[in-house]
Amino acid sequence: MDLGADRRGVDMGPSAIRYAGVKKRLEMIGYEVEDKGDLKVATRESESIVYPNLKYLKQIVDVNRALAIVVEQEVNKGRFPLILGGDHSIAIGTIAGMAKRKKDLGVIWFDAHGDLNTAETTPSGNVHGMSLAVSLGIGHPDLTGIGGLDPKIKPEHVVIIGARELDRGEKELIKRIGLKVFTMHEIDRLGMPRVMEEALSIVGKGTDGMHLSLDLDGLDPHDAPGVGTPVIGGITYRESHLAMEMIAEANILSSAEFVEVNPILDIQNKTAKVAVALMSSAFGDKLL
Ligand code: B3U
Ligand code: MN
Ligand code: MN
Repeated sequence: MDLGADRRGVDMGPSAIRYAGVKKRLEMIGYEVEDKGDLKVATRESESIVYPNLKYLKQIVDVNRALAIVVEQEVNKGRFPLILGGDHSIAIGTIAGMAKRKKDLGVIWFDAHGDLNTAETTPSGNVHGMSLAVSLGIGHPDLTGIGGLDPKIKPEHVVIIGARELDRGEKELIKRIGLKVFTMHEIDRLGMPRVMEEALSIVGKGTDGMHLSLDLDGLDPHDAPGVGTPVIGGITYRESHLAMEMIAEANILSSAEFVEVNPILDIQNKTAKVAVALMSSAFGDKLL
């Protein structure tokens, strides 16, 4: 889906990630992989914007309702849901589905952005900039109500890693609810090993599972050029791999999504390949 963003193209992200060999790569490290195919998403050209501050609200609600159901079904079968995006608004459905089974879900939100806007604070009207707020129970009731439970997650179980472009309203919300954010400042200052140690201890405390929501724009545009909204000064390829390896070592991951891959802006599918490489590290692939 790309209805949650202004730039076209991230709807092709899942195809690019498949083309980069995600299934084979995960099978190589010993997993049985079933590709459930794509969810049905409305065509942008056939739809119109009703609320400029919540663009394509109804269409995004429909997709996320369907996503929440599939995620819950797969977890009930004992499977690990791996979601490919798509704009980051799909996190709403993923987390809604996971929250049905995990009462205290921890979340690592790897992103250049906070995705903590609401209809009142958004500078763009794009729902992909609201999905973390929605999961915390802050936002339009049609979004926060998806899957029944509201809120889905608690601020003390969430960390953001890689933030470097936060809107004023997002900064206020972070302070108000006491959200832990490891901005690029903390990553530069403490280094990724320490940041991940602290992050994992937060999301592992009092939680019964952990979701990784990885927006490829968390990486530096040099390493991940094919994203909807590139922001200079991001996390390197190496630091990202280390973060994924530390997540695998912690052995608490229960779901993951890799989002905002934009093949139109990419260079020879580089960003999709990076996504697949990071997935394999997060799933326990070792160098030796
Ligand atoms: N914070 C801005 C920009 C943005 C958020 N997420 C992405 N871009 N990818 C907004 O529109 O909410
Ligand atoms: Mn995002
Ligand atoms: Mn982002």
